[in-house]
Amino acid sequence: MAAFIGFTGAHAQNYDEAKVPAYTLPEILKTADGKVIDDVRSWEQKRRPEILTLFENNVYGQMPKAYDSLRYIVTNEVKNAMGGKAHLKEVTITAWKADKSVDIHLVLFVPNNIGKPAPAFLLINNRDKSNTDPTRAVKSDFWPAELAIENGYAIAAFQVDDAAPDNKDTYQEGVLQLYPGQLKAGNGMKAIGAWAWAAGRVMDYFQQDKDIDAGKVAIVGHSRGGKAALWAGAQDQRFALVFSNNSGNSGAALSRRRFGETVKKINDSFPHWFADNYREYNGNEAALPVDQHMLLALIAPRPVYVTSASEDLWADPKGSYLSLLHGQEVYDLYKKPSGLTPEPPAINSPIIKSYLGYHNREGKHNLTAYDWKNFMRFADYHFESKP
Ligand code: GTR
Repeated sequence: MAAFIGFTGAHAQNYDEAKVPAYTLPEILKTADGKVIDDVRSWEQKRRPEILTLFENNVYGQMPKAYDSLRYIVTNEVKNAMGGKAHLKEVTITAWKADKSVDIHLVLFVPNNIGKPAPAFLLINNRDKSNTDPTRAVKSDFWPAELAIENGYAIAAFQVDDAAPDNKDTYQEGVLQLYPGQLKAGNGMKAIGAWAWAAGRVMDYFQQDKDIDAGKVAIVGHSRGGKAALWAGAQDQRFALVFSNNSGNSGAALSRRRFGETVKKINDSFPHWFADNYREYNGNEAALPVDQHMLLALIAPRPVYVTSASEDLWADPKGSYLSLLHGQEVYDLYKKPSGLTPEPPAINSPIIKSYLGYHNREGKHNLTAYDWKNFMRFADYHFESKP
């Protein structure tokens, strides 16, 4: 989707660093009743669940955990795809609850001849299905399957529309059919919650596919998909790595900076993405009991990688980096310091050897081969040469 240029007048978006309002971020390491958290145990037992609930109630909506059954059907399989380098599987994952079901269609390539279960990247695909063409007649840098296979990674994707159509009138026609109560609750999940929920069902599938190393699965999303990837990674600790590409407002960027897209703007444009309760913070970010640095902190101690693009000011590159910087407090608790500097790194200078990775790619809002190459470097570092 093209970068948004901005409004004028009363709804003008700010792109001027000098006009970022003064703000105070909610403290990650202090409980609602004022207790300071200074060890991993109290983080995991008290504050982490508290922050998850705050995000559920105020931003993304609840994440229902119960379903009656799951069924996996391999609908197409090519053992010698990509000139023999990969094994293609197309899998329909069906989740049932009461008499309702939802189908998530997975496209998966696994590298052949690596002699062990493969680490995997899973993309939450918010673009056209042609980007994940199983026949490889169409190749797209949005999901560079050949690159992943060359590097020894499996690569998978599902369409967001399977989980929740990206449309304010029809978003209910997927996962939400299983959970109709969500539609009536102020803290009910909507499309972004449903996309993250579906990523969890793919993880369920991976856990029983012997070709996949389920302990080494990375979740990836771009933009709206990047918001869902962060929420999936925060909720489902089976994801070993999280990649959030150009996710911007209500993704990696700090809401309180009000730089580029704002909470009001996103709720007005996409009323089907977040819980209804989130609208209470339109024009009133200071009242939010969370900010997005806390979402990144929920992923700790698992490595997380955030990207920006230099021309994508709508998604607030600086605010995305600052989220990581502030989220570092929890990584420090786990003794996984990242050594992030107070100022963002220069354009095209990826931070790889860190639990909190980042790059600001030169160019526009997009998910490109440059981004993926650095995702694979980050995964190589954490999966193979963990210190
Ligand atoms: C924009 C939206 C962003 C981002 C983007 C995308 O219109 O304002 O929050 O999600 O779409 O998904 O490409």
